[in-house]
Parts: sequence; structure tokens; C-alpha cells
Amino acid sequence: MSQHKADRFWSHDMIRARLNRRGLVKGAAAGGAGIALGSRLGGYRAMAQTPTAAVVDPSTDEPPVELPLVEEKTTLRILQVQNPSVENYETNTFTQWLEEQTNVHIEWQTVPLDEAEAALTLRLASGDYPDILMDFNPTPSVIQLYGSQGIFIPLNDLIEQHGTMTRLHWETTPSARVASTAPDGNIYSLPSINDCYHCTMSAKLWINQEWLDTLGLEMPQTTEEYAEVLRAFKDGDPNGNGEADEIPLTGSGIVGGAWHGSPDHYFMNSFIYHPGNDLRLIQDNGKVIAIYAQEAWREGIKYLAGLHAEGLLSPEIFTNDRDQLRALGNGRDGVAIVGSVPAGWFGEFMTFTAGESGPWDAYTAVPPLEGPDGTRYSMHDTFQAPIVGTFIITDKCQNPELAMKWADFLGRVEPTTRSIHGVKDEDWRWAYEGEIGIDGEQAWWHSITDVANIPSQNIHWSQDGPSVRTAKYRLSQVVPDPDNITAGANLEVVLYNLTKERYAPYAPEQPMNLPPMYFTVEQANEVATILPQLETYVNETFAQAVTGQLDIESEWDNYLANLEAIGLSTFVDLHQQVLDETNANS
Ligand SMILES: [Ca+2]
Repeated sequence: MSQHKADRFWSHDMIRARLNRRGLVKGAAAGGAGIALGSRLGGYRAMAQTPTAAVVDPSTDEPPVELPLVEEKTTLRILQVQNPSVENYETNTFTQWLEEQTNVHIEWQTVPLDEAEAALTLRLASGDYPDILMDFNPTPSVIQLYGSQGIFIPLNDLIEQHGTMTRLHWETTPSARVASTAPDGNIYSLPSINDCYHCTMSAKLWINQEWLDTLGLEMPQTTEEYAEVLRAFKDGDPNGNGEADEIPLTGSGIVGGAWHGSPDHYFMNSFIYHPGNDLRLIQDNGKVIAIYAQEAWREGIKYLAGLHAEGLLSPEIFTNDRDQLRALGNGRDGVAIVGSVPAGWFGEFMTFTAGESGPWDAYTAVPPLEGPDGTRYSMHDTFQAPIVGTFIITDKCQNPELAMKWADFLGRVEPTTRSIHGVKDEDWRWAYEGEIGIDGEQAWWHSITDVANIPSQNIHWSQDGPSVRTAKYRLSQVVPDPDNITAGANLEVVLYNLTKERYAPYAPEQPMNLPPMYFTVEQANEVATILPQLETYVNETFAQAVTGQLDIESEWDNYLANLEAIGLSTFVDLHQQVLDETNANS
């Protein structure tokens, strides 16, 4: 592999994976910034609530574990990506608790986050690496490369023998198993799991409910009804200032813009399933499809172009960055000017402040719209939950059984909560019977301080390690004021309810997003050559067609020919090969 190719093979996906992981919850923080009480920084510790009811300890429902994991104190050596939020892994409060529980002593080596990718390449090439690699999250292709060389050992048998919790979690979050299995059937790494329910269906459309009420309009259910609503927004002065200053539909469709701010993510789901990412490949009964090369995509463009031609869709949708969108969403002189906007949550299109009321109180989510031929999907990306490649055992490890047991222990509910939220009964506690969680059911745990969210501390691992937050776990956080549900006070509850009621009914029954792709070096290089050209061409054509600079109807054959010339068939075939092997072996 030439240096040039090696660079492309690695790309910057590892860093991106880390950033995405932090940003996954997009403002809702580790467990819901909106509902953390008190602040460790501010010196305030919430008074422990008098336990008048029984404590609900969810760990009692887990299979038993024999502690310590090993009779004699045993050392495992970890190469760890240094998380800027963790002061010192060795002296960290959670590390010490973990050692007391397991009798496993960790010898830490760390590498800085921004040098992690290069450091790992160098260490693996020189043979100077320890038992375990943690939080490197290499791309699946990199994992497969070192797995096939025997440097990352297969974990299949270890999981079978010692992965009690891992096996359980992979039943409740099957995407974690699929995403961790290479096409050769081997599992070369354990993921961390962070299953944010509303994030998996986050290609949403928001609408100003006050404007609907003012104009006496119902929530639209079809693409046609939605167009009617936009016309009324444009002409009906719903913000009541006597000026035609309303923007019926805007967004942020540029690369790196707002989360799901590009209009294709939401609106194309009325024409063909859209996976909510810019790759725009889906699987349908095992077949890989590039949705932007289907006639349904053309029909979707024609719908959006029609909205633009009527002055309903702002052309700024393709030039707004996130800040520009938020300035629009904040309104002018205290008056709302945006009627509707595709986005993952309120904070993408306005300045959102937890704990307060604000302009977001006017907005609610529109369910997926039924398209002209009855198509009506919610994007549903189950592969967001597993963060692949968090925990890797190398061929240097003398005691892989213990390493596996140790990782499996971290997936239990108490170690996971301590590793992310801090000290039990100081920073968080188990719920009392009768306390309600985000999903409206009996809660499991309550956040006392916001130490999970502060930039530097030495109490927990700040989401490092193979921790497991299933959807149920995340939704079992105590809601402090369940009788007063507003986005400002209870953001996660609002997002949960809107997702469950309005989006979940339209999620496909089988996953239509592609799992992470374990390409060979050769395949990865081909993909890396074709992908940027495809993305650029598809994005440019989409923006030009929606804004009326080209007519997609007359350009369609030419567009398909250009996609083909860039390498579309090869690109789809490469994904099909890997998907076939993955489906056959996972
Ligand atoms: Ca007005």
C-alpha cells in the first residue's frame, strides 16, 4: 500500500467517529442536560431525597457476576486515547472503584486524541503495543485489516464463554452485533453502545404550531397538505406584524450544516426511504440501492422544486450554515419568521437554553408526510447505537479471558453509570419506586449533579470504554417534574414523545440503513476514490434542480449517465459484496 493510498484508507474517519460520538446526542448531553440537577462545579449538591419508597436497583435483574474477576491482583495494559474530559486515568475515581471490584489493575498508556490515528498505525507497525486498545474506534476496514493479520484477536469464542452481558445487550441492540461482525464472521472488537432513541429517528421536520393555530390549520399529513400550509404561512401573516416577512420553509443543506438540515433527509422519505446520511445508500431485502439514482428521487426533487418555484422554500436552504439558520430561527425583534424547518432538534435552528422557555415552545414535529404514491417513511438508523471498535484485545494479551470478563463487566448497569455519571449516591442514585422515567415507565436512575457534562474532571471516564446505554437505560432516567413537560424543562421527554407518537409508526420494519462496511484495503481505496465525486455531483445537482437552475425532468438521463461515468455501478457493487458477506456471516 503506497503512502498516498494508506492516507486515504485511514482517512479521518477515526477522529470523526470520536467527534460524532460526542455529538451523537446533539445537545442532549450524556444523559439529558435538560434534566440534570445541581452542579458539581457550582458547589451545589442536591439534597438526597428522603427515601420514603423502596429503591429500584436495575442491577438485581442482571445475571450474577462473580467478583472479584480474579483471585490474585492481575495487571492488564491498555493503550488509551486520551479524552480531554478525563484528567488522569490512573488516579480517576472510577478506575479505583473498578479495580476494587475486579481485582484487575490497569497499566495505562495514553495517546492524545488528535494524534490517535497516527500513533496507532505507528505502534502496530513497530510491534510496540499492549494487551488492549481502547477508544481508538478505527474504521471497520482498519479493524478488518489488523484482524486478518492476527494483531486484533477474534472475540467470538470469548464472548460465547465469558460475555454474559455482551450477549444480552446484543439481543436488545442487534445492530451492535451486526456492526461488530466482519464479513469473515469474526468479531474483532467490542463497541460501546449509546442508543439514543430520538436520534435514531432524527430526520424530522419542525413547524410553528402557533402559526397553524392562528390560521386555523390542521397538522399536515400529506405532501399536498403541507404545500397548502406553506401557502397559508406565506400569505396569511401568521406572525401578525402586518408584513409578509414569513419564511415558510428553510433549512441548512450545505455540507457540515445543521443536523438533518438538508431537505432531502426528511422530504425524500415521502418518495423513497432516505437513510438520513449523505451516503444515501440503503438496503432493501438485501439489495443495495443508491436512492439518488431512482425515479422516486427525481419525483422528490420535482416536489421541492415546485415549493421553491412558488416562493415557499427559501433558496437560502442551500447556503445557510447552522449559525445562519439559528439566527433565522431566533426570529426578528421577538417575532418568529420561520414556518417550518428540517432538523434533528430545536437547537439546530434556534439558540436553545435548557431549563427555560423560549421560541422553541412554538414549534413541534411534523410526522412523515405521505407522498403522492403513498410512500411514508421515517428514517430509522439503528446503526447509530453501537460505536464500533471501542475495545480491542491484541495478540500481546496473555490473559484474553480476563480482558473479556473485564470488558463485559463494564457493560453492567452500575459500572456503566459510574463510568459516565460519576459516584453513586453523590452524582447519581437509583430511582425510588414510583419515580417516572423519560418513557413514562418506572425509572431506573436519577442524575443528581451534572458532572457528566463538565469539560474536565477526574471522577468518571466521560463515555470512554465499552459502556452500554441501551435505549431502555437512557429512557429510564428520572424526570424531575413529570407534570410539567416542556422542551426547556424536559427536552428528552419531548423528543421521546414526538418520536414515539409521530415517527416510530413509519419506521421500516427491517433496517434499511447499511451497517458499517468492512471493506478490504482494495475495496476501501476504490470507495474512497469514487465517493467524494459522487457526493459532490449529487449534492450540486440536487441544489440546482430544487432551486430551478436545471430541469431534473429533461436532465435525468444525462444525470444518470454522469453518475455512471463517475463509477456508480462499481460503488454500489462494492457495498453489495460486503453486505452479502455480512448478511451471510453475522
Ligand atoms: Ca408577518
